[in-house]
Amino acid sequence: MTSKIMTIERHIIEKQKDFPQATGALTALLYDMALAAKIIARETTRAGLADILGATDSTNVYGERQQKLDVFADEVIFRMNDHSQRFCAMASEEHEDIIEIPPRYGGGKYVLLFDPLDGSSNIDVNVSIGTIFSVHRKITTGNQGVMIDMLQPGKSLVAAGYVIYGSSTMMVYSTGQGVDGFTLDPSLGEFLLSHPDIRVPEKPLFYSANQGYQKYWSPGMRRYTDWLQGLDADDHESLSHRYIGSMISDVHRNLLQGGVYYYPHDAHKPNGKIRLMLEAQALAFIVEQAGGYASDGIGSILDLQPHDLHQRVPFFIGNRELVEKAEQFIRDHDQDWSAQYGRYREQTFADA
Ligand code: FDP
Repeated sequence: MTSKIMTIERHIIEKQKDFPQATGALTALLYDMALAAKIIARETTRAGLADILGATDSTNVYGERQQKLDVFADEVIFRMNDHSQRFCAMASEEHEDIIEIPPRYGGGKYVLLFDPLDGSSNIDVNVSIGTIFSVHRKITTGNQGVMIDMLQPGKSLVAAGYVIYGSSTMMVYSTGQGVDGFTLDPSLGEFLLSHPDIRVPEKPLFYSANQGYQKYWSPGMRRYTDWLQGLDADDHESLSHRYIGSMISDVHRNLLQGGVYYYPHDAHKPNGKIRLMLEAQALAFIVEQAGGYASDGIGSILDLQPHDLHQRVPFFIGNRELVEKAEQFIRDHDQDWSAQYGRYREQTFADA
């Protein structure tokens, strides 16, 4: 064994040394997220036992938890962070509005946004799911955080990460100096650095989209998919198709092996499905830090000024040239949709 063993705690502290002016607040919150991830991982790996254990348990607590694993994850993340005095507000996919911090713990300089369990419809069938989180700096001056502190473009993020609960549990994060991945050693209860300085491979292998919806797709999206399959006039190789239907898993695979994930606009969802603030911004930040790109089909996700906490977007993420190709097909073939979506895109918080 030659390589040194780096725990996530040590790694976070070593990275902080590059910033002598840092207060340590960001360092500590990343460590808290890693702890929340371990607690959630412990429950997700037991999810399949819920029926067996629930039947023998008079309180049926396991059965309840399995159905409500996303609520459980939501509570763990909130409780891990509500009293840390690092946050002035939080937002979660499970809550319509901002989650306030109890006033005695308020005054923190960051806001935390998270999707506690992305892809949770897959829990019952033992498919990988994940947690997504991102951190913006508070920009208003009051003690409590308000909506304006949340609705910042992704380019203002100070940190973002995700945890994937799969064949092993991994946490991947970036504070704007590249992307590192850590794998949980369950016997030690520690995340160990397993994927330092992740870069999107130059040669992409996969495209990932729910082609079951193709009949609802726009002309641009159908032609784009043909192009990915090598069915167009250009003579180029086709990509393999892989779609898990759990975005973190699809994006994670494409981050490590190269490719594009897209959940485009369609006839039923003209503004897409993926949530800008709670899913897309964080993943876009990470993938761009790894040399890739993310777009809503018109322009960079990170440049998009949000107007609503639960705003949805068409989402294209992965190797830059593949995402830019989607933008090109939209420019060339989806002008009507672009005009309509453009109005939604330009809305302001006051309009919404
Ligand atoms: P889910 O609804 O299960 O939470 O972001 C939502 C998401 O999953 C993504 O993780 C996933 O890629 C997508 O929706 C799946 O949607 P479809 O079932 O419509 O393909």
